[in-house]
Amino acid sequence: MIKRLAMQLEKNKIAEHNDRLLIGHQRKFDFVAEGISNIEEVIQKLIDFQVAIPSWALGTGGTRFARFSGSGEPGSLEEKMEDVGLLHALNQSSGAISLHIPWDIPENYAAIKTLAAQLDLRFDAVNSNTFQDQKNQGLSYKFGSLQHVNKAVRKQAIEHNIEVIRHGIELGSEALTVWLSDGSCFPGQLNFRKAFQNTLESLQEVYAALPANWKVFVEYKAFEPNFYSMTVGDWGQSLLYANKLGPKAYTLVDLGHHLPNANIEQIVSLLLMEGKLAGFHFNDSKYGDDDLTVGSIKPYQLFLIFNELVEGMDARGMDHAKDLGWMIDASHNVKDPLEDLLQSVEAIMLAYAQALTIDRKKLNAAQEHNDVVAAQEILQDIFRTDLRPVIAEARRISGGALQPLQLFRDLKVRDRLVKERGNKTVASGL
Ligand code: LRH
Ligand code: MN
Repeated sequence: MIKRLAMQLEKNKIAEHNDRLLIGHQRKFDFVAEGISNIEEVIQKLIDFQVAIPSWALGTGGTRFARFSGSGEPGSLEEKMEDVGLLHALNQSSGAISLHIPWDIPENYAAIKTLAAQLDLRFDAVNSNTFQDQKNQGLSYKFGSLQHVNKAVRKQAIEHNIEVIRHGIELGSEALTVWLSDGSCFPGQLNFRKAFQNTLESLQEVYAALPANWKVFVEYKAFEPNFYSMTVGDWGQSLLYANKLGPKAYTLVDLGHHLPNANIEQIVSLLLMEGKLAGFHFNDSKYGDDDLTVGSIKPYQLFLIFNELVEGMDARGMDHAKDLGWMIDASHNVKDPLEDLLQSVEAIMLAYAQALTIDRKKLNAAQEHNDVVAAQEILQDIFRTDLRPVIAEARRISGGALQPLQLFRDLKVRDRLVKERGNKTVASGL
C-alpha cells in the first residue's frame, strides 16, 4: 500500500503544500537570490546533487545501554526502499540507497530493481560487514577479519567482500565500502606491521575482484570497537592502503571517525589534491562516533568541509554530483529516523549551497595578500547568510516540497506507517 501512498503523496499533496507556502517563499527567495550572481548555476547544481541514504539507519538505533524501539519501522529491504522513496519524494535530494550486507540481502534482484526504478532510486556503494559474526559463520571475527593472524579467517572475510561485490553488480552499484573494526584493545596484543600487511594482502584479493568500472572505499576510524589501535585508524593509514592497492581504491571520510579537534576540512583538501577522496559518511558528533544529525553540533565545520570540496573539485574539473560518494551514516536513538534524515539532507544541501556562493576570486585575493580578516569575513558572511530559500527553490523546481519536514508531519506519515506495518516491526541495522 505504501507504494501507492508514496506515489499519491507526492503528486497532489506536495503541490497543495507548495501552493500554500509559495508567496512567502517567493519573497524570501527573491530577497536572497538578488545577492547571488550565479544563482541559476547554484540551483542546477543543487538539483543534480543526490545524497545516498543508509539502509541501516531507517529504524531506531541504540547504544550498548539501551535501544528504545520506534514504531512503523521498515521490516524488509522493500519497506526500507519505500521509506527512502518517501524521503526522495519530499526533498528530491535522496535519490540513492546504500545497502549493508548481510543486513539487506536482496532476495529477488529483478523485483528490487523494479521497485528502485519506481521510486526513482539508484544503488550507491554496498557495504561489507566483517565486524559481526553471522549465525552460520564458520570462523569468528573476534580478533579481526582481514588482519587476522589465521589465514583461514582472512580467506572467509575476503570471500564475504567478494560476495558483497556480486550483490552490488546485480543491483547496478559501482562501489564497495570496506570499514574494518579490526585492531587491538591492549598494548602487545597485535603486531601492527603484520596486521597492516595481512590487511593489505587481503584487500588486494578483494581489489582483484572489482569490475573495471568499480571503486573500493577504504573507511578509516580512530577507535571503537577496538580501543588501543585500529588497523585502518586514520586518513594516512587509509591513504597508504589506497595508494598501494591501485587507482580504483580511495579513502572514505566518515565525519565521526576522527580524534577530537581533527581538522577534517584540511584532510579533505589534501585527499582531493591527491585524487584519492572516495566521498563521505556524513553525520555529526561532539565526543566520539556519535552518529548524530548532520550539522546539528558543528555546522561551521560542515560548511568549511564543503568550502574545501567545491574549491578542490573545481580545481580538478570534477563533476560535483557524480565524482564523489555522498552518503549519510547516522543512527537515531531519540528521533524519528525519517525526520532525522530529512534534517540531515537539509543540512548537507545548505552547506553545499553556501560553498557554491563563496566569491572564490575575492577569497583567493585575500589569501594571496595574507589579508586574514578579509578572508574570514568572506567565509563568515556566507555562513551567516540564510540560503534556505535557495535550496527550497531547487526542491520546488524538481517537484519536491518547499518544507519537507513540515509536510511529513502535516500528512502524519509516521502514523500511516504504523497503521500499515504495526508498531512491532524492527529494522535490521545498528
Ligand atoms: C562504522 C561505520 C561504518 C558502517 C557502520 C554502520 O562506525 O561508520 O561505516 O559500516 O558504521
Ligand atoms: Mn561510516
